[in-house]
Amino acid sequence: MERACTDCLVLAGDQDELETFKAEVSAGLSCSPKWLHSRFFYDAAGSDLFRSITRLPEYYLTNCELEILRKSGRKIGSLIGDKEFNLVELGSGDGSKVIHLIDPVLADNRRLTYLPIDLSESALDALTSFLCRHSPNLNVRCIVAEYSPGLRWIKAHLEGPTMVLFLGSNLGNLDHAQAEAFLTEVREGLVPGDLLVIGLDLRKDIDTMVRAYNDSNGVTAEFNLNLLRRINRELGGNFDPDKFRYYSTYNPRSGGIDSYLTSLCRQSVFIRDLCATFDFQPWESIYTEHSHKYSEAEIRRLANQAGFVIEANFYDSRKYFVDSVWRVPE
Ligand code: AVJ
Repeated sequence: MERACTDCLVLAGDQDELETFKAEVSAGLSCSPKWLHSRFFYDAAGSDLFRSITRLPEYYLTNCELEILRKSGRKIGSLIGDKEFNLVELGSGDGSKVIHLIDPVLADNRRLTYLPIDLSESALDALTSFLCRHSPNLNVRCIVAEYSPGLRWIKAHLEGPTMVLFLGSNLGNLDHAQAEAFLTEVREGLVPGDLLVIGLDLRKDIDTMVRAYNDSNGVTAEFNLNLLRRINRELGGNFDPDKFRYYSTYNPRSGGIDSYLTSLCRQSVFIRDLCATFDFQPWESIYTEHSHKYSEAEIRRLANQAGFVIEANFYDSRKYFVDSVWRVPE
């Protein structure tokens, strides 16, 4: 593959991904209530299903954020100043969002280096080959790593102002304590004056939120069931996905969508590589995901607790979603 404008850095992971998957599946299915972590949705099949979700009419999040970036990308890109800067993205995406930040900067003859950080080298390859065709003048340096070591590497090796992107309401899969710890880590990887642009899904009409996770084509159900298929593929499990039903609901107490896979009957599942059998009662559930929906007050609290100040908020026309720009104070 031609990657003239790119180089790629692979940072050794903290842990082997298959070992982590094994340990988490074993722990989660041994618990009561059972759970599986949503970070494991994204194998190759799951990433394809997620891309389909982003194109569903019910899944408003992606289109809202695209509307914001199309309308306000130039303004957001100007908040970092007019000097050359580093644009770091946590999670690689497919480039369709970030070009609305990159294009206006290049059009104004400003220079930037784009550094996507992602665990998936193949996702980064696809992204960088798209960007090299789309913007041949752009410097791209992809970093294959977990977010934390990626951010530490950037702090240790790069000069100049830095803008970090964390889009798509990906923070929403973390609980409050995890989110605070994660955001603090991001802030520690930056210096005063640097910016974090964070995309967050806002609280809104409950039916609208619920529909986004209950699409009429059943893609979101498949996305969840793929977790069971992945256990079958990678760990030698014998889950029958037809014997589980996807269920998701808005929880007004926690303020987010909770998703589950519910066993339709009494059954036992054997997972070869764990040498273990897991019993399910009829209607027993596996908790698969929390997708948090934010209030404005909660966003202010999160920013302040992590040591940022809010510089600006950019909304779509319906105020369903926000790209909030946070600055590291002097
Ligand atoms: C990628 C975590 C933001 O929670 O909305 C989409 C994943 N789950 N449909 C979300 C997801 C079900 C998504 N995030």
